[in-house]
Amino acid sequence: SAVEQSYIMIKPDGVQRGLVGEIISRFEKKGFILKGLKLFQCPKDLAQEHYKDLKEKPFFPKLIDYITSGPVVCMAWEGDGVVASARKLIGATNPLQAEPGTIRGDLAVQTGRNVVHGSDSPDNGKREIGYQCLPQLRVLVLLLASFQVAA
Ligand code: YYY
Ligand code: MG
Repeated sequence: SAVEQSYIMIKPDGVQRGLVGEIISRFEKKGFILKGLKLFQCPKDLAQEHYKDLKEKPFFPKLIDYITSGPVVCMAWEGDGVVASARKLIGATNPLQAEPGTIRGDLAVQTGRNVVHGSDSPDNGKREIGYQCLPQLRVLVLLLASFQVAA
């Protein structure tokens, strides 16, 4: 399979429970390449955009409240077939159904507190990683605008 990138996000419960190192370690040991990482307080509008495919679901408002309830760790991981492989490392959405040995299978019990996100397709990997460049772009645009005003 082709070299691709997956957006992996450690959710607020994963950060609060001190699981950042453990989760990163699993992707490192597997052999994927860490291309970007930041601690980030996700604003509501960005959380809604990230999960826009789920906006009609009954759990959507709770999901957005949860994702914006504290800092998350945003990462871009790269490698052959990383998108599908990361989904296997993460395990099923409901941690009670996730196999032992997977991140959710080993570290979580609630669907609404399942510690980590992984992109479900290479296109969504690009889309989700792309959002993380927008704040910097906004700063650049404001900076350029302020130079224009000064000139
Ligand atoms: O990709 P994945 O995270 O495994 O599941 P999705 O179906 O994309 O749902 C995203 C997110 O929404 C899930 O990780 C937890 C939450 N959620 C929920 O709270 N209740 C559900 N019945 C389904 C999903
Ligand atoms: Mg998903």
